[in-house]
Amino acid sequence: MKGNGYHVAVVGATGAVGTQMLSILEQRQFPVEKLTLLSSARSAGQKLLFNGAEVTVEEAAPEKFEGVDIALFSAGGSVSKALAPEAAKRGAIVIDNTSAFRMDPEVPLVVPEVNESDLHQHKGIIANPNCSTIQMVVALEPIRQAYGLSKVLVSTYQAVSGAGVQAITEMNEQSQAILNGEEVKASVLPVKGADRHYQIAFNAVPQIDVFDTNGYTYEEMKMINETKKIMHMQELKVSATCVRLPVENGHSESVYIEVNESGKNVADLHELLETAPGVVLQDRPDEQLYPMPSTAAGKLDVFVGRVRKDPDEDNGFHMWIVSDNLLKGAAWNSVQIAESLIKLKLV
Ligand code: L14
Repeated sequence: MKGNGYHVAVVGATGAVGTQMLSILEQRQFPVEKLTLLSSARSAGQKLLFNGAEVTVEEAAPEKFEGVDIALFSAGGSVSKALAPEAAKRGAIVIDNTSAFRMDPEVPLVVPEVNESDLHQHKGIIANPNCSTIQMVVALEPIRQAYGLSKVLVSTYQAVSGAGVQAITEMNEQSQAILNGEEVKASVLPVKGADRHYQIAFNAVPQIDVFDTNGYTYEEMKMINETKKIMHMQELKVSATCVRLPVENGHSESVYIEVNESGKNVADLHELLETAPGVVLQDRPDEQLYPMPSTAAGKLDVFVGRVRKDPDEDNGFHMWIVSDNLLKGAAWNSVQIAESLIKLKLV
């Protein structure tokens, strides 16, 4: 730390995640001595408020990272590929929220509750995992540590905010159009720039990101590969189905796991989840208490409920995991990594 804090840069400051980064930095009273807000040429010149003061957004360029200690990137993979190495070269520690570097063996992929110590290996760039992966591993890690984990099967119910501000607008406009009996227009979801677009309002779309050649989408492959990397378990069996729902904020996941130890029950898992860092257990069927996006949105925690033992598989359990995808799934996990760097004296 120099003087009163760190020189922090936020790249993609005007986006859905960037604006949340600013509010989390404020909320956590992160030691910011100087703040540089960067964006594309299109958004440059906008003024954003930070701790009550106006900060003008500048166009991102390599020289803007001179003197920066911590650079939080969330402006898309191509911006990260071009500028993250430039920032690192100038001495900044990059925390990158895109998929650009996540599977690079030289780049730690970190969820502080799970693998904080991987930060020691960083070489200037640290990757923030995919939103759906983060909330799942936070809930599964305490179970893995206690009973071992052999298999994970997940289906997601993902919010539109993950696809950015334009996707939120599209969902709202479509909903309004349908209720007014007007024609529905789609130009953003499921994937910006793709050949076809589908209605998201009053719908469920089983495609997030583009398709791989194996029939899985990239979002599904990210969950598979990133889970193994974060948990340091290449042998873990993981499969995923990722679905978009007309929910503004908050991803939900139906997760089936198999543990190594036999004879465990719901009470055992509850006990682990009740004291797990970053987890809030909401599992009271008698009171109809379970996590939902509407109650998780705006919160930093990962909420877990509907924990059940599989009727046939003694080592199998089902659960429902919900978290705010822009917060623990993106902005909060990134700022939390920055807090860990300070704690570990790596910045
Ligand atoms: O890989 O469209 O970080 O909801 C997470 C959000 C990919 C897109 C990532 C979405 C992104 C995804």
